[in-house]
Amino acid sequence: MNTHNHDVPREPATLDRRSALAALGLAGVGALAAGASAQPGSLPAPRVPAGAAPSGEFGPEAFGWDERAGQFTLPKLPYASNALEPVIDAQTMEIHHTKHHAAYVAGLNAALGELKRLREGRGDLSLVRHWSRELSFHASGHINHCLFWRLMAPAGRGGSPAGELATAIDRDFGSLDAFTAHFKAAAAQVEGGGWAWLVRDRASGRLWITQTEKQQDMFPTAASPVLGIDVWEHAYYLKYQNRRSDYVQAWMGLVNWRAAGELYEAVA
Ligand code: MN3
Repeated sequence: MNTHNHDVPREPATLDRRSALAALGLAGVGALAAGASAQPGSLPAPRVPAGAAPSGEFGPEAFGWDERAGQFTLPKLPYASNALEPVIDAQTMEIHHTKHHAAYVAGLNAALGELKRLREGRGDLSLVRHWSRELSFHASGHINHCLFWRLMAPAGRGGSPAGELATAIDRDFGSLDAFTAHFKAAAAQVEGGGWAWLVRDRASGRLWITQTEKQQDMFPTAASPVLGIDVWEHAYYLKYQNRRSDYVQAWMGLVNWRAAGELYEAVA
């Protein structure tokens, strides 16, 4: 069911899968953030009939938007915290999800709240730059992690590239092996905390591999995320310490290619 039930507290979202993904694809996290601070219903129109059941990995629950509260909430992990062992240990997953991801959600809600106060004349407009930076960092941190959890699956359960995405990988990188080598190098070489991303550039329709520093810096404006790996030390340090390349190598065995294919096709 796609309609939200007001009798159920903590119903996470009213976005259906298509509109949630369209928000990501058309305007990045800004569209979700605008929905949070402005009028509900300002998001792009769903491309599926209203009431159609969401399917796939990225239903409304994936992004934690609570329409009634007008805030984001921390989405549940789509699997148990030990489901990705031995590649990612349960303690790392729990800290990453309940501490780090939760902090991005809190920071995002705080930034949206402060910017609303400024618009209402109840704050210091000279702080717009500060709160805009907070919004960008925490909104990106939140969405990045929402995607990250669902772009992983227990080892052996994530399938392999298929359909349109597999065709595009061959077209744009030459082969899956060439893509993988490039992606792993990008992940290993992020300077400081950040991410490597497989993205679909909406101007050309082509796949690119990019790096982001922190949660958002260097992310190309017209890019839509397809696959991303978190290479902040908090993602791997308990098990891998300084051996980021070992983490990246092992992580490739967790990729949920069905979820990546869903993201790719959502921005066609
Ligand atoms: Mn992280």
